[in-house]
Amino acid sequence: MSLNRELADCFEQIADLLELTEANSFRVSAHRRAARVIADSTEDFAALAEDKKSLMAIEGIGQKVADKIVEYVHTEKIAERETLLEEVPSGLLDVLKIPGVGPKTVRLLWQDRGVTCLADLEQAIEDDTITDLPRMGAKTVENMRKAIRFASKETERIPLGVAASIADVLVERFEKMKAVKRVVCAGSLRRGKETIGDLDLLIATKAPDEVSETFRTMPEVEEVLAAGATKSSVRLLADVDGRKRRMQVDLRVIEEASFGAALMYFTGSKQHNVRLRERAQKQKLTLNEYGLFPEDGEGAAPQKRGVKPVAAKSEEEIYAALELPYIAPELREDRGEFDLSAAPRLVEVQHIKSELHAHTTASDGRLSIEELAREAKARGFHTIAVTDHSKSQTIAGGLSPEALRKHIAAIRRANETVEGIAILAGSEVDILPDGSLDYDDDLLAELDVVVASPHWSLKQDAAKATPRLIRAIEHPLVNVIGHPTGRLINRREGLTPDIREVIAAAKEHDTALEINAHWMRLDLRDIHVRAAVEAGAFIAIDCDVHSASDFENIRFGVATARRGWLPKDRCVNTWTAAKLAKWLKKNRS
Ligand code: DGT
Ligand code: CA
Ligand code: CA
Ligand code: ZN
Repeated sequence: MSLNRELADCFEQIADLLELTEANSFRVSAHRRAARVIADSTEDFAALAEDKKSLMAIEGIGQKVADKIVEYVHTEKIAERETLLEEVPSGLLDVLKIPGVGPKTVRLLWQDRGVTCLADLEQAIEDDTITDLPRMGAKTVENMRKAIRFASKETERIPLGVAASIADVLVERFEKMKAVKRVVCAGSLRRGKETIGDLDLLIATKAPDEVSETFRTMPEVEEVLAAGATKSSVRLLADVDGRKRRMQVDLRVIEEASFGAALMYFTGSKQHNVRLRERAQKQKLTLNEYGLFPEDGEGAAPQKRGVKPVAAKSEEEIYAALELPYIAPELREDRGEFDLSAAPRLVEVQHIKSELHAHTTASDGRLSIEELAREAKARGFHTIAVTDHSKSQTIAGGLSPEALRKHIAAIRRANETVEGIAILAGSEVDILPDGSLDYDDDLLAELDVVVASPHWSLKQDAAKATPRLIRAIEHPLVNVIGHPTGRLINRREGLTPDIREVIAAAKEHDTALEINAHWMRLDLRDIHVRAAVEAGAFIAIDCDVHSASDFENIRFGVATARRGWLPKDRCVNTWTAAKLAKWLKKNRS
């Protein structure tokens, strides 16, 4: 459903353009909200546009926005956007993307200094023709210069797994410092988003200068972008699994007494924070990064006047004071979390007791059957499924039917020799472009578990991809659909089926949809998981193990599951061995 993405981008752009023309702020936020609602939705907006009423039934879509959606679906254009683009140079949209540069500044640069794109701005900085503008001190200009250079070098958001590796190193380093009381990486990383813009490190300490100095002089620091008393910002060049990666890290040093308030603020999301503050206001309270304070109408910041906060130390106590259940970070996206009456019992890493998607040396894995089983057992799992590739996957060492039969026998023998874990004979069988499977049914029937996955023909349009996936889902011997869309983050979009139809079929045929925990995949995506949860379908979270370290990726799969509000009992990997075995038997005799 890439139309949804196009639409969302369109509305986001209209909002930006409106801001640059100083349009009414309600108009700006209506378009921004529409962009977010569309991007977060699994509904097919092309289909919805057939009937304007069904569009307007969606929260966040008003009459005018609905008209524009219909217009776009029919003409691939929105007249308002075209008009705005005639008025505003489109290069300004890039200028607006520079961190710390808001619409007011961009407008000023444009109207007063004739800046219409990044190159103009670079030139203006070079010629020193903008420092006399309001709010444009030498320091701001210097930050802009650095940001432009960074933006043209590397604009891609960093995959969660890469950002998490960098964050782990930083957190561990600061935890060891004597002066440090607490250290947490907040922001999108804590919310488990699939890609990360920058890291937001929070450190509680009584020695802010020492901590900040240590931060700014770390060996990975390539450039110090900002150096304040409580706030520093650096760009790192870090080595992750042998590859150099650039990443911005913001540090805030804070006092332990207000750690919860800072953690809440810097965890975000921004939209979640906006809603929290609105809620506080309704209760005659003020919420900021220092705490939740009584609203006394004095104006000046309460923490500076020595006002005692109602709550500040922990997130739990702030949510409680706002009469909300504790909202897990992964839920903080303003996607309905404020309607929760109790904290949902979401799946956690420690609940995962089986792995249903693993490769051995028989195809493209690095571990033998026994080694794989011992690794799984060491992680407290009761079941491991051996699912090597099927015959069409020639580059990945896919097994011929004869080779698979021999492999099944070897798996059965290993199951006898390795104690304390059930080793299942399975296959990751290719879903061919027409939805048929890569082995005959009689061979599939000899297996304990079948994971069916699409690996090629991933540019098929939805009209082909939807029935392709559904045909595999309907197959009586298929238990799990592996990485259902085949997307690779930042690299390949993968299939864009009508995900609701796919989910409905999965529910009907008792087939689980996989969240592939590898950080390059995370497919199903969070919003797909949410739709699956709402429809009552089961989800598998699997590491697609090729080597022992792949088991560590489970946290990213679980984060994605939690972002999709997945309760523990709907994840098949949390079930007992007996319950799982019974479910896997499905239509096998
Ligand atoms: P990212 O870095 O693009 O992956 O996403 P975040 O969510 O980490 O965003 P970031 O790093 O810009 O800011 C971290 C958090 O700080 C954000 O989630 C909420 C909070 N925050 C930052 N700027 C604002 C703001 O202008 N208003 C509000 N309410 N909160 C903000
Ligand atoms: Ca961030
Ligand atoms: Ca940040
Ligand atoms: Zn695969």
